[in-house]
Amino acid sequence: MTDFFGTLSPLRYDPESDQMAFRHYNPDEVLLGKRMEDHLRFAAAYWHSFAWPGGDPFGGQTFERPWFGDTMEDARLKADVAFEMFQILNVPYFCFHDADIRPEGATFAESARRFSEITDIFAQKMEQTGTRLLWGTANLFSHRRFMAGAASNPDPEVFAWSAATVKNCLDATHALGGENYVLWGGREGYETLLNTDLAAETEHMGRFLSVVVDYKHKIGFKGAILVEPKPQEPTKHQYDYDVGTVYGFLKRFGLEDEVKMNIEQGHAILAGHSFEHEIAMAQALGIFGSIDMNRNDYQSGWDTDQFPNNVPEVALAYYEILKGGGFTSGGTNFDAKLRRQSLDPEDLIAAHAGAMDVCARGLKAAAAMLEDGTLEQMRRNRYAGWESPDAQAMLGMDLETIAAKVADGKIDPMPRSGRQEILENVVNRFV
Ligand code: XUL
Ligand code: CO
Repeated sequence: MTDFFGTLSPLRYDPESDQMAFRHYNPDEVLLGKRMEDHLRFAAAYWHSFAWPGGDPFGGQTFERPWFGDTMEDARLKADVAFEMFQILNVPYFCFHDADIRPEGATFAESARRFSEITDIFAQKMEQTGTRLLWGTANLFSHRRFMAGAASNPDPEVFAWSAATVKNCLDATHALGGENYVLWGGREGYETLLNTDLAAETEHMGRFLSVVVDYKHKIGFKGAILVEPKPQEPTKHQYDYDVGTVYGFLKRFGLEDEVKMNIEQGHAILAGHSFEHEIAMAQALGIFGSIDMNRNDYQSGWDTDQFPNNVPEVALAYYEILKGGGFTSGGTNFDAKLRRQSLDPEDLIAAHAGAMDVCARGLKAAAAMLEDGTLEQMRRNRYAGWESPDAQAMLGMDLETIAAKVADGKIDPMPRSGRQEILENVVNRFV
């Protein structure tokens, strides 16, 4: 045991407690026939909680952590503290990038050796604690070599380096029994068209994703390959803008049955959508995978990766998830970080515990809305016209035949209310 978290012990579900505890997240409570823990499948993110120093564009490190440094000893201490936090929070899963867990080496081989030393430690700790890996991923955006992208980089050596990095991270994810592998293309996009060959870059990205999928099958990795869409930050024009854009990209390369989506709340907002829209879109396209749960700063408009604290918003997201049948390999990853003034170890625990409670409340509301059935009944009624044999037959007709039905005077549409306010009032009964 390290002494980082002091006397903090594992949190319990105790709505009456005046100590730090879960007031809503009760892992064993059954909703819609499934335990809450199995619905939500919470994961903590290594990068925000243990690697991020508290900087923003105007100032550097605010946090002081005993493992900040670039030695392997620091990396081992970081792993000890991380698993202690997973235990205190009783989160079933965690997620990591290669760069979060090991110091960069002088060569690729040295970085790889360091990476595998830490993932071996993870394997032991996972065995001891029962914590599982929701997903692994490669950081192909922080180091300066990736400043012009990874797979879309104009330099083929960066493409090769990125491929080798993903291979290592996918191997490690597979060895650790990871349930998914994520690709977030932070710098796959561009700053100025004046130096950019869009056709070449997207072609290279498609090839890159294809070889990752081939390799997954080769090694027998049964988890899902997930792409995480984002429209802005750090590059201005990202190729993986939103779920709809990524689906078009997957179709172009024949990967729509191979790759699913990891949808992040803040990214959905940056794309001008709502979180629940992106989830519902992925469900409609058959590519829903997992979620990154956080929120943006709605005043600054930045992707500030704050812990969620808005139950009605979260409820609508889980409503779409439950409506689509819930998570399979995916889960709720807190891709969220403390505010830079939240210096204390206790802040880290409180942030996650509060977020888990917010998600639990959202889930409970979503389950109740589904069980009540009013919303789905009203949605079905809205499309009821399509249930008639005539309407269905029309979907098999050509344009002229359809037009003839209208010319015959048999069709005369009557506008009907969309009932939005009534639906919103129904939601308000549950959140
Ligand atoms: C960045 C982001 C990443 C991905 C993993 O906005 O969300 O942390 O989730 O690379
Ligand atoms: Co994310």
